[in-house]
Amino acid sequence: MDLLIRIQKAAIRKLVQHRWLLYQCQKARFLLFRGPFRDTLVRFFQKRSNTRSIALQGPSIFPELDVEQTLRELDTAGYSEAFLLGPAHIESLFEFLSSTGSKHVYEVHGRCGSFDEIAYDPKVVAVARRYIGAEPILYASSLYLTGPDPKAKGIQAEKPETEDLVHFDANDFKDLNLFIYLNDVDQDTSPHFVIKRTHKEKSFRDLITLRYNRGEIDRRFPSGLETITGPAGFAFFEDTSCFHIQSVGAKGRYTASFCYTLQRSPKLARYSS
Ligand SMILES: O=C(O)CCC(=O)C(=O)O
Ligand SMILES: [Fe+2]
Repeated sequence: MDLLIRIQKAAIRKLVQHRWLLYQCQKARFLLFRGPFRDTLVRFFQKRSNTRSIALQGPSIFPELDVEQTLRELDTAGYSEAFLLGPAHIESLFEFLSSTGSKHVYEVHGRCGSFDEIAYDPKVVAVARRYIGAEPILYASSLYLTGPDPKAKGIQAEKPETEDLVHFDANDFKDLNLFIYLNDVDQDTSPHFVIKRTHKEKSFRDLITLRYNRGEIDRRFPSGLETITGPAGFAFFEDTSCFHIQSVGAKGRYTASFCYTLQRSPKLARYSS
């Protein structure tokens, strides 16, 4: 394994035992990945990228996915509706999930044929490749259940629960997520929330605050927070540099997620449960 990755992994193992220090390092990562030098560093890593081409599973199973339009929407909004996954795929993702006996499974790619068909679909990869500006790396993947919490007031709660805090992610200098709902998701089904068009710029305060509560965000982006609801199979791309919330509602939401990066190695993916 690459020496640099071994050093970073060892450092992460140490850091998780020291929460305060881990938090400071997280802030440093956010400053690096989302700070003022981001665009320059993106260009640098795009130019020197030598990621091996992804072995595609073709032809695309998503004829309705319009790559060009998706890219336009991602560029302006950081969000784009993608496609509707068919029932056979949904069923086989559920079968895989139940075979593990767990509600949260990480690093699903390479272990579930239906999952790989999506992750390596030519059109999905084309979107990731063009958005990232180089051959994408499938950095992380998961199948997970969010909620349910029968007591949850969800997004209406006066004091949001920690899961309701608004945040943005910094997986790499440039990265893209694909999320697929595996059950019908309405207002009460722990929906995802996003503030579109917030993927490009972050203030210094954003970079060191990392998480905001609803009140602050509502003041700053009145009417900005959009609820993402949709039927089982509903899929969307998101640059999770956008502010977003993984809300917890009265009903549970099953999701498949795929994260593509520019240069960050999957060996450094840290999955929290
Ligand atoms: O499931 C969600 O709503 C989003 C989860 C999330 O915040 C993330 O994967 O970055
Ligand atoms: Fe997130």
